[in-house]
Amino acid sequence: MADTRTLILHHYDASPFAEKVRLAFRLKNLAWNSVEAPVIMPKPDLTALTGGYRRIPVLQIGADIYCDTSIILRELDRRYQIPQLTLPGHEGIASMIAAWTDGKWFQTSVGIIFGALGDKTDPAFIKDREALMGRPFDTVAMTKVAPALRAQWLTQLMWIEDRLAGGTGAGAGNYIISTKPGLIDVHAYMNVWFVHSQVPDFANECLEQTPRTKAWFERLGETTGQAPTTITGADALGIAKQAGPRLLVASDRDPTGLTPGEQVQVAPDDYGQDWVAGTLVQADARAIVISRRTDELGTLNIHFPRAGYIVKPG
Ligand SMILES: N[C@@H](CCC(=O)N[C@@H](CS)C(=O)NCC(=O)O)C(=O)O
Repeated sequence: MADTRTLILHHYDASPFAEKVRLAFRLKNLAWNSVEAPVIMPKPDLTALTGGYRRIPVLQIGADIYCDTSIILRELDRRYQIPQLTLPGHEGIASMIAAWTDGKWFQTSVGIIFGALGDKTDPAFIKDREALMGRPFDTVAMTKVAPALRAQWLTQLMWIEDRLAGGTGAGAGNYIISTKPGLIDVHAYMNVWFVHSQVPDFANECLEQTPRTKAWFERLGETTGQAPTTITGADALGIAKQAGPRLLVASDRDPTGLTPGEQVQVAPDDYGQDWVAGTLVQADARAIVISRRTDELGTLNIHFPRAGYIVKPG
């Protein structure tokens, strides 16, 4: 069994958000354990750790559970500083870029992928995602708008092409903002990887029109890193049970006035509002950490980014 300090990623192969973290693992050459989570609910091992958060990926380090790629990537850079993916001189820009890659560009990618799959999409998947989003997951409508979305997708790919063309000096143009790969590359890679993995003909057609982006995509894809060790969800729960959460200083800098020790609930603010209840450990403008105790797993700390999450007392 893996020791309690190893990185455990709860994910599934097809997840583009999980691919960001897998790419970061490769770029940092980190050793990691892989737990394959189900694509649809129920996800009992995952939700036992998260207290109800069901989205993918989730990073577990012992009894610390990190929900959402933005806090996962931040934590990886904090714990494993070489190579640093937050590029010096460009701090803050990656989060601004992620608001686009994870928002508008991702929605364009989803429409193209499910528009291409159309009525071949698994009905159980559609039902699950409709329950998650609280609205219809209409693959017929997506098929109708797919041509317009494909045009939009190419336009967004060209923003990367323009950026790669804009650099000067040795090695400029290898990566989006530097001669080295950073978080901006990780965010931007996600949609190219997602569409390329699901609708390769279309992605390749676009990449032929954006040669610098094609070379960048291939360069990032060639990063090998370490192969993960596969463990089961039960193994991961066993590790959580043996471990204790990392000690944190209780902070009272919450912008809404919540104080450590208070009972709170946290949920994503876009869709899939599964509230996770716990005791507030830390909350500030960057993160929210809550603690949960169960007889099965003992005490776990669950970490969320602040951006994109709502916290309420209760
Ligand atoms: N803001 C989240 C988004 C994660 C997300 O939406 N992931 C997708 C999979 S790529 C998901 O969880 N879908 C629903 C599911 O798998 O249950 C993050 O950055 O981690």
